[in-house]
Amino acid sequence: MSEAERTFDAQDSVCPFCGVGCQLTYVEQSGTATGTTGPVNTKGEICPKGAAAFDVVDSDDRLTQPLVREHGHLVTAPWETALDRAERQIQSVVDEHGPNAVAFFASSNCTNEENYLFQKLARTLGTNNVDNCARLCHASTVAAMQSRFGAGAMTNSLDDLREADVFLVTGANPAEQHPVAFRSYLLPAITDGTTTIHVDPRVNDTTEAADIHLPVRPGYDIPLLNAMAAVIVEEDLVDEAFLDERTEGFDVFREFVDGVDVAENAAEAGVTESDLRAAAVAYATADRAAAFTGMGMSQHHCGTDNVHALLNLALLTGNVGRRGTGVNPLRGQNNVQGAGDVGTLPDTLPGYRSVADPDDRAAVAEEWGVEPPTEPGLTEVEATHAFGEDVHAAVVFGENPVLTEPNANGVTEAFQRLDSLVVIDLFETETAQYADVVLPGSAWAEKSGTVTNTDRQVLRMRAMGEPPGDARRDLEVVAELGDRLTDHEYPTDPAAVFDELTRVSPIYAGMSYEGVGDGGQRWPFPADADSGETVLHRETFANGERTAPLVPVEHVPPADELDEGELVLTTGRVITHFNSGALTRRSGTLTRMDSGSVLQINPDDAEARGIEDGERVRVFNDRGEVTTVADVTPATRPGTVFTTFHYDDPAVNRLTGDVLDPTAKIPEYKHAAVGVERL
Ligand SMILES: Nc1nc2c(c(=O)[nH]1)N[C@H]1C(S)=C(S)[C@@H](COP(=O)(O)OP(=O)(O)OC[C@H]3O[C@@H](n4cnc5c(=O)[nH]c(N)nc54)[C@H](O)[C@@H]3O)O[C@H]1N2
Ligand SMILES: Nc1nc2c(c(=O)[nH]1)N[C@H]1C(S)=C(S)[C@@H](COP(=O)(O)OP(=O)(O)OC[C@H]3O[C@@H](n4cnc5c(=O)[nH]c(N)nc54)[C@H](O)[C@@H]3O)O[C@H]1N2
Ligand code: SF4
Ligand SMILES: [Mo]
Repeated sequence: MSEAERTFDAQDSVCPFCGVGCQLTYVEQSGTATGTTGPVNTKGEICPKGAAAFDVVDSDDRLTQPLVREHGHLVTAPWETALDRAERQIQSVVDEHGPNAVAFFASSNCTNEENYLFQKLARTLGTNNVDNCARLCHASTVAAMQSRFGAGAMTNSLDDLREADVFLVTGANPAEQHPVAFRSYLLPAITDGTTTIHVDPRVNDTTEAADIHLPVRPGYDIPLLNAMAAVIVEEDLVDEAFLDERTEGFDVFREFVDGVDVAENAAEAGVTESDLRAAAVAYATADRAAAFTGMGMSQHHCGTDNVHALLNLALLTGNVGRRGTGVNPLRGQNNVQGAGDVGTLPDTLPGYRSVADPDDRAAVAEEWGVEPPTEPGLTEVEATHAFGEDVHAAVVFGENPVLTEPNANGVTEAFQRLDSLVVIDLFETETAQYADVVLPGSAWAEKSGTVTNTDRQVLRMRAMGEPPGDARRDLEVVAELGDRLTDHEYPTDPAAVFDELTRVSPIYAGMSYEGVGDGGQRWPFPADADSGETVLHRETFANGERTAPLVPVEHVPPADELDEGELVLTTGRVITHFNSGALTRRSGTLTRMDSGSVLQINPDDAEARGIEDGERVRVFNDRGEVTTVADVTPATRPGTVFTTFHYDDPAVNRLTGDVLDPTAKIPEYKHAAVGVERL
């Protein structure tokens, strides 16, 4: 496919990458994207990934025909053949083992309508085994916030957060991962004097803008946050009125923090006591303090507890329910918030109704004509672990778990144990290598629908062109699979699907496809920004309770214990690449800006191993090994090395462990014990 064959109409759509949700369009002269004035990027700002978003659409690697496996090899096939094969294989697994032997991996990169139909397909087939990669991402944040506040989403809007006097940014690097939110909302406030505390084992672009840096040891956020709580209580900086009116359990919590030794916890967390105290005092004495939380907090086998410890700080100091405050998870992909909202989760139906609640199931059954199953399904990593045992078929829609799930060597073995794998993607990805059927879908600029951004705004995507070759719109592909596998209605018009969604999901009730197209609609809907209604938990928490509990949280040591000479590997992202790199590695513009895979290693650790900057290194543990290039830098704390998971080689998840958080089932991507040596 050469570029000359593709034409696009300039239409306002939403960037396919991060959860900020910048609006952009096509520029014919340059063949690239440009920002337009959108609900979030109100001055039309975009970052380098947004600007390169057409590189993906136009990539020569795009799948243009379905593929089926013949004699061990994927070969092109007509749609009828591929769909027949997919239908026959999944049906035979259902016939033999029942519907719970099929797992559905939904896509946070795809629209609300596509995801809504996808979970409807799973549930009308008879299984709640449907999940999206929020599981790998903010599942723990959502679990903690849902249980204490009644809503697992940003408490505030990006807009009102500009009013904060203090930002506490923990386990997140928004300067690189949410660049437009950072530059257009956080940075102007910081320039105007908002004090910024950054809790991160590394110095990165966010740290450069911060006043206080707490270089926490990976996995030791609970001792750090508990010590901050102890300082706040000890120095009498709590908000008494808020504690009385809006919280419960302060007496027990006070006893708990009375037992916390601030100096000891600071040492355990690897930060200086004075900096920790300064951070606690700054946060607690601010009129408005806003916390941002990211993967450094959520991706631990104690991720839910990490977030609980952070929620305690907000409750102690009355930093909930007002503009410029709250606890704000910066969400991952352009529709990870929406994928959860519309029900691609194993325990909740659209709108976070519970699969276990008969009334909730009945409400959905009224629309679908069939009741969803009662038993919560398997989460994503649990499903992978069950491949070949309880799960025999999987449909992977817009995800690349072979590179992105933890313990990748185990994951590739698990995929080989499936009887049937159907992949819907744009590319022949690492995951597609294990597929029996690969169905070519549509890229962002070839689809219409809605996505929900990090601050709960439902935004409109508009198709600017047709998918290449025989590739089809994702909505049609999912609907076709649904038609073949179940007896239900799967509309293929996004407006009709959105309409159905507003009837099934209470949080989208009252919204309309046209209204969303006209500048976005935010849940709770309607919310009047001027009267502060875009801030959650103002008079009561979202669960209807007037109070939320303070919860003592005990430290949970990381799953991997360090052997003599081992370092802690933590993983994350850089501005130029996105997740498994399936999209960004195919962009010439972005790869030219990128320096390739490196391992950040502190000079002390490098010297002890005789490693010079730029030398190739082997990183290994008993799960696997990878090779990469040493970036010797004091930016990472001694004892901690850092790299990204954006490449197929090195496939860094060979090193990460798959012990899961007991509540949220999120893996510990942010702490693995590794050996590092010069090659
Ligand atoms: N450029 C770019 N943007 C993206 C993405 C991308 O791949 N590239 N992905 C999107 C997605 S899916 C997501 S979920 C978001 C994620 O956005 P972030 O949450 O910002 O992502 P990470 O880089 O994984 O982790 C953030 C920081 O956590 C730090 N950290 C590591 N271990 C710990 C720890 O134990 N404690 C603390 N406090 N910090 C720790 C890391 O050093 C890192 O700087 O970004 C989205 N935006
Ligand atoms: N070591 C380590 N591993 C991690 C993390 C970490 O911090 N460290 N972070 C985790 C997190 S937060 C996340 S969210 C996951 C991400 O995990 P994944 O979701 O598996 O990663 P992506 O690279 O975003 O994969 C998206 C896939 O969808 C395809 N795709 C994109 N757009 C479309 C579309 O419109 N239609 C269709 N049909 N396909 C599409 C792409 O080609 C790609 O194959 O990774 C997790 N893995
Ligand atoms: S900040 Fe996020 S949504 Fe905006 S252009 Fe960059 S990647 Fe896209
Ligand atoms: Mo994510």
